[in-house]
Amino acid sequence: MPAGYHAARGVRLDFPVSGAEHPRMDSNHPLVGVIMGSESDGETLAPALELLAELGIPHESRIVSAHRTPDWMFEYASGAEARGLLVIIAAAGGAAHLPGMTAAKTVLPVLGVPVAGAALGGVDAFLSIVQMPKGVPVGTLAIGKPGAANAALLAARIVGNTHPEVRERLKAWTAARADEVLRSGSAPKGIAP
Ligand code: RP5
Repeated sequence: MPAGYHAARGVRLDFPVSGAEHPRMDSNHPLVGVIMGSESDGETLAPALELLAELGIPHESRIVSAHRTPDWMFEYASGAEARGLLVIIAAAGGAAHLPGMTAAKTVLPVLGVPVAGAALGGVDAFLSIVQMPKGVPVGTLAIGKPGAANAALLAARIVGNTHPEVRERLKAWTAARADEVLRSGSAPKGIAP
């Protein structure tokens, strides 16, 4: 595997490879990889990156295009497990081959986020990502920002299986969301007495 190729993209290769049941929890050792087909997908992915940061989960984000940089996509996906990633969030719009092709090159869980494009509103990407053939699973989330946020929360649940501190932060985050609803009152504003 050409180390320089990764280094040129800011992906570290110089830490222990596989076998690590509990990869170290520091920001130099990402546990979640967030990849997207284009820089234009960044706005959609922002909620995912914010949540991963809020939950204190080491992560990385990269532009990886199934169509424009297929060799880089194969390298990223096939090297992800050895670099200590536990989950990959893959987002793309249009033909949206990135999540499925990534899942074809790794056995890590891949969470697919359909990005809404101008022509078909993301239904195209959603149908592409959700229709994986038997044997190559991609966990498909909702279209757009809600799907991106849920991908991060699902990634946190997966990471929480082996990192109790992440699970505890996720419990606290979830409890805080419940408190927000309860504090806001039970009647919808403006339409109920
Ligand atoms: C997809 O094509 C990308 O994931 C993006 O959602 C869409 C448009 O990409 P750009 O033309 O904005 O680079 O591959």
